Amino acid sequence: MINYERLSSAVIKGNVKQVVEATQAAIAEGADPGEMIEKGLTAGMTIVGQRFKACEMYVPEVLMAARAMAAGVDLVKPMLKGKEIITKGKFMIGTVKGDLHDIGKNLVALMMESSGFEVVNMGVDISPERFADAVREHQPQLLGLSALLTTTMLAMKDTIEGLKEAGLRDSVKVMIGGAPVAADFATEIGADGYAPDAASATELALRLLGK
Ligand code: B1M
Repeated sequence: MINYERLSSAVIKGNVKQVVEATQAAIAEGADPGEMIEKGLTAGMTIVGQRFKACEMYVPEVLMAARAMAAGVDLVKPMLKGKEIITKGKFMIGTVKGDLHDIGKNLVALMMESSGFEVVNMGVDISPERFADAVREHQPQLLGLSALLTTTMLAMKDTIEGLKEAGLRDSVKVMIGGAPVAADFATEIGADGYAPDAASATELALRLLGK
């Protein structure tokens, strides 16, 4: 019987060495790669997300857990080659034009990945044109916009307008987040939803996709 709990608790502790050892042990015991990700690594990260939301864990611990999880995923990934990976959907995210803050955006990307979404992380300072081009190229079901500055939150509106002008608005659900924005701002600029934190972002994403 594979000990998936050993994997998840090593992720929660953010201990890269323990995650690597537990993953190697599970592989040696013949564990299924999908189950290692789902029942071990992702299960651990889900608990981290819940604790982060409840203010029982803080950013440095979340980043350590993320790094530990990535070390496990790196070991499992080669085993998934050739297998069809069933995801909950494709999620693209970027920080809007003029804004260089990426810690929160990366946490959202990570939580989404841990929840089973395929994630395209575009980085920071992304112009409306680049967002539209990327939506056309990658065809995500969900687009996440992040902003941390009161001056750049207006670029979210420009990005949605840009999608409309490019004829892409109906092809993708747009969700927004970041310290200066709120639900009423999301409604005002025509976004489909707002999430206050990374854990809520995954819940919102599933809701927007009717899952
Ligand atoms: Co900047 N900064 N910063 N900064 N910075 C703030 C945001 C600020 C509030 C600090 C302050 O004055 N008290 C202030 C903004 C004021 C305002 O507009 N209201 C500010 C300023 C003014 C600036 C500069 C203009 C400073 C200057 O140069 N004069 C400058 C701007 C640069 C630019 O972007 N063009 C600047 C620069 C920087 C650094 C580069 C030094 C650094 C960023 C490093 C990096 O990101 N790689 C930085 C930092 C670290 C901060 C603070 C201290 C911390 C931000 C952070 O990472 N928080 C911040 C003060 C603060 O917030 N206390 C501040 C932790 C992170 C986990 O939280 O990003 O909120 P957060 O993300 C959360 C949620 O918001 C949400 O989920 C995340 C996880 O729960 N969320 C989403 C975020 N995106 C989401 C998307 C979603 C859903 C949820 O769906 C798509």
